[in-house]
Amino acid sequence: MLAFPIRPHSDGRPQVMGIVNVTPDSFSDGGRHASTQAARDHGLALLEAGADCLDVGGESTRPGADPVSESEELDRVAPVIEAILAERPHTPISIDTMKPSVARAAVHAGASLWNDVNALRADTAPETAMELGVPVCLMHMQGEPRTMQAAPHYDDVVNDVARYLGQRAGVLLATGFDRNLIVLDPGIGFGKTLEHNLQLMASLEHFVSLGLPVLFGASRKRFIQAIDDPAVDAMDRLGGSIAVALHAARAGCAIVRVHDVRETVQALKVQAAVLNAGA
Ligand code: 7PJ
Repeated sequence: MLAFPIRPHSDGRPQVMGIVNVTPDSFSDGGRHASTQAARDHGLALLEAGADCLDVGGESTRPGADPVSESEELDRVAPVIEAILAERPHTPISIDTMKPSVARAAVHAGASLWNDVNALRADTAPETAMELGVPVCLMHMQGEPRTMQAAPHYDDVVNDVARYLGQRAGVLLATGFDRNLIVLDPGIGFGKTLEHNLQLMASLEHFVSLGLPVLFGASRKRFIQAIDDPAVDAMDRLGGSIAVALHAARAGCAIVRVHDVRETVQALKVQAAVLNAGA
């Protein structure tokens, strides 16, 4: 089993995780094979662009998205993981899934981190993580993807999210899971208003101070549109995505999960060079 990088680079830069969504186009003549091929090619391009690792997901967790069946999700992700590893054998690949069975099959296909936006709340998920022995990312989400943006509410968003992550880590540790393999994520955009997202982003150092590596995922998310202009769609959010990736790096986050790998890596390298020159 290959080690997945869950600590920042030695110059302080976070690891850059490139996003690979496997969403088959049922109208494509090529069907399953075409979507596998497209996702594989995209993953290889992200590695070429400088990604340190890849996050492969077969179920959309965007606000309002419908759930996908277990077999459908598995049929999407496993061939992509295998195809990427066939070309680039040592690539650290995470599997973005809420389902223990999908995580297990993905790890058997070569994935080496379980990224769970549901923080192992599914039945048997903590036991499965223990069995697999790979690092896990526990993300905070209020509610479930289909309805989470309806009316998010917190007493104190930073404390509530930190307490939740501490509780989920505690459940995992109680199974005997290795503390050194746990990554935390405040879950930007998952059951949060703009104000909640901003408060969490302003408090990333607090999450880092909890002592476990922090993964930050805000690439192309809607809060950028809410701040900038209602007309900016997902493809027009590069500036905002880079701004918050740089902010997360300065706060000490270990991993940033992004779509625009080349641009983000360049920005992070330049920021690290300047900060290290001044240090
Ligand atoms: C995240 C994720 C995130 C982690 C997605 C999107 C939605 N996993 N999976 N953190 N977001 N750990 O990319 O817009 O923020 S899917």
